Amino acid sequence: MVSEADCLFCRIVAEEIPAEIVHETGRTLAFRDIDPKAPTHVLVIPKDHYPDAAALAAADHGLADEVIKAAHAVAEQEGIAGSGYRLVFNTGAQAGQTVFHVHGHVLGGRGLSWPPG
Ligand code: DGP
Repeated sequence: MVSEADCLFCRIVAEEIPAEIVHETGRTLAFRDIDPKAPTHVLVIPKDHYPDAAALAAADHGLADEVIKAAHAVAEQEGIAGSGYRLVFNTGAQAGQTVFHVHGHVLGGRGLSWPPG
């Protein structure tokens, strides 16, 4: 397992910090966002540490695929796959990324406006 000691999401993977886990595979984990922005707001991560989506895609294409498949499985499980949901990877500080362990936000359960702020 590739992890960083002071990474918040690595600590969730290591069960050092509690989270409401909603989906898990061998290499991915999904848990509810602590500050939800929609009725469904789940974060999907690879268990291994990569700082952002670009680093993940460059290092391990198969794992990026698994994260996206896990995100869709979460949407199905949450009952929002049919109505529509948004999968967002904020990448870099200017895009609003605050936790530098790559994560996809699965958002849905209400109408979502576009463009984002
Ligand atoms: P981003 O801004 O894209 O880096 O999203 C980081 C998200 O992580 C943000 O929506 C809030 C969430 N978050 C921050 N700390 C925690 C935590 O300790 N637990 C959980 N479940 N979510 C967290």
